[in-house]
Amino acid sequence: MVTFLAGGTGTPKLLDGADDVFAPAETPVVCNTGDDVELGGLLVCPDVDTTLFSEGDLLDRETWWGIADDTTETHEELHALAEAAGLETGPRYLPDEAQTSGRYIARWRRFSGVAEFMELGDRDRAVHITRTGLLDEGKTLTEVTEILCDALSVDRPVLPMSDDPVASIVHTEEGPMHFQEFWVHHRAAPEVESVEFRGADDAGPTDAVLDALDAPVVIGPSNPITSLGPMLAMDAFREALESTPVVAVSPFVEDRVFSGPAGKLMEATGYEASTAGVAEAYPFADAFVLDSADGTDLHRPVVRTDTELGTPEDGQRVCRAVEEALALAGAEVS
Ligand code: FO1
Repeated sequence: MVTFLAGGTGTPKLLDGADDVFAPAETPVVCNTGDDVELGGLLVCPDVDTTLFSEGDLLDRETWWGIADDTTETHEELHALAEAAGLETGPRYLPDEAQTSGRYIARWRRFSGVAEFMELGDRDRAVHITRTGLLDEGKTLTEVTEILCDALSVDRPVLPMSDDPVASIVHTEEGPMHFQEFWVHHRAAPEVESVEFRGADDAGPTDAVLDALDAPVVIGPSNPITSLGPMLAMDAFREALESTPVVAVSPFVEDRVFSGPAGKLMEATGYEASTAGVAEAYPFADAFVLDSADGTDLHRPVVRTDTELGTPEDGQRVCRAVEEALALAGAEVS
C-alpha cells in the first residue's frame, strides 16, 4: 500500500492514468478539507470531490473541478433572483454566531446561498445535497465519502483528512476571509498577512487516515500551505508522517510554480516560494521528485523527470519517478 495526500489538482493529475503504476485499491488518497465551505446549507468539499470525480471519470478536466458537461441552471437562477431583489452579489459570510451554531463540520466556513459566489453545477449540487443529507442523518464525513465512492464507482479509497472542522482562513490587508473567498472571489489578489487553520488544535485525523499513514506516503505537487497546511496543522498527522517514508513531488521548477497561489501563500507564511521552500515546509520528507530543469540541491535523495502534468501519459511518467523515489526513501512497496 502507498498513501497519497491531495489538495486540489496536483494529486488527481498525478494519479490520472497511473493505475498501472499504483493500483487504485492499494493507493488511498487522503484529501484536504480546509477548503470546504457550507454554501446555502450544503457542504461542498472541493478537494474530496476533485479526487472523487477524477477517479469516477466524471471530472471536468478543463477546470479540474466540478463535473464535465454539467449544467448550471440553479446557479444562474440564484443570480437572477438576487439581481431582481437588488441584493448584493459576492460571498455572503454568515454572522459570527451562525458560524458555530450550525453543523459541527461546517464551522467557520458558512456562507449564505444568496447569489451563490461559487459556481455549483446541477449534477455537482446533487452530490452536495446527498452528502449534506447523509451528514444530517448522523453519518461522518468519512462514512459519507465512502458511500459516494460506491455510488460513483470509485475503487480508490478517498479519505477526508478529518471528521472535525478545520477552516483555512486567509488573513489579508482586507481582513480575514475563508480560502474560497480569497481564491474564487478575489482571485488571490489581496496581500496576504498570514494563514490560519481554524479548529486544527482540536481536530484529529480519522482512524482510517491514521491507518493509511502507516504506509509509505506520497505528497503530490500541491500547495504546501493551503493544501497540506490543514493536515500538517494536526499534531497526530504530522507525527505520523515523521515515522513513515515520505516522497514529495515539488509543485515548483526552482522558483516557478506550475499553477495556483502557492508562491504568494508561501512567502506570506515565511517560506521561500521555490522547491527549496517546499523542502523546508516538509522536513519529514525522505526523498523528492523534481523537474529535470530544477537544479535545486536539497541534501535529500532526488529523482528528476519532466513534472509537467495534464495528461494520463504525464501522470504515468511522474508516478514512475515517484516509485523510484519511494525506493530511495526506504519504502518497502508491496
Ligand atoms: N473555482 C473557481 O475558480 N470558481 C468557482 O466558481 C468554483 C466553484 C467550485 C465548486 C465546487 C468545487 O468542488 C470547486 C469549485 N472551484 C471553483 C474550485 C475550488 O475553488 C478550488 O480550486 C479548490 O478549492 C482548490 O483546491
